[in-house]
Amino acid sequence: MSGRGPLVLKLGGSAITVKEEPFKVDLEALGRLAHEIAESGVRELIIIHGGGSFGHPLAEKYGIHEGLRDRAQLRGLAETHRAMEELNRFVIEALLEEGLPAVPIPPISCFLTRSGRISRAFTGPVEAVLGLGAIPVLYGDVVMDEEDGFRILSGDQIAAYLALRFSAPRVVLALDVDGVFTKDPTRHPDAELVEVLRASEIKTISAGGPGRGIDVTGGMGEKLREMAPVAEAGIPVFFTSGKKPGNLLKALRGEKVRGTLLIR
Ligand code: IP8
Repeated sequence: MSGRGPLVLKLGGSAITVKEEPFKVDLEALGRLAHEIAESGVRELIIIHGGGSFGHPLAEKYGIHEGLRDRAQLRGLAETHRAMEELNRFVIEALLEEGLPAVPIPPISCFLTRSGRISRAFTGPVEAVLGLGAIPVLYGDVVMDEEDGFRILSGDQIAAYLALRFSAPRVVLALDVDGVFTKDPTRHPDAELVEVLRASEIKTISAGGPGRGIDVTGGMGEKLREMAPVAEAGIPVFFTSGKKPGNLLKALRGEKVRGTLLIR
């Protein structure tokens, strides 16, 4: 059921960092996105950002996504979290610069996973920050795992969890692509943007069943599978490019803009 809770906004890591350069923030994009959020007038909001070129190279280097295998990874656990805190500082700075009361809430201290899925969550601080009229800001993080020692908890999983937990009226994902395509647009020039997608279609196609051509592979496939239960609960999820000026502003205002709408 869609409710009257806070809008959930995910800022994709690839939209706010420079993909090819480890630990480089795309300050221009981040500043502009923060400005668009401020301009939109939406104030009941939870923001979650991804790892981009901060979290992912370290998670990869130390095999953090595979869980604990040897103690040398413990340094990676610490470094990955530290990198995410660094990126989070830039995000918080950009939001504060726009006059938005952004309050960081580190996921490492309020989520536990079991085999990579959220098993326990302490969302009291998120609720309290919202209650004060401020904006909680979370991010993809390394978290302790009840089965595997530690795991990567993606910003997408957090966004889906919080959208359901707080009955968000809708979810907006600002990415580095326009939305969901019929084929991988980086390899197929004839790929077409899918403007409206039903959650049931994702399941059918992922299971190898029939359906109109939709690319459910790679990172976008993961996002769709993560967001499907949100759409199924009646909360619309909108994917758009955060790299294109004005897209996020329009999406937050609920105005028409190029992207993909995922619905029940
Ligand atoms: O970019 C992953 O979050 P995502 C964060 O939302 C880390 O998948 C630590 C790699």
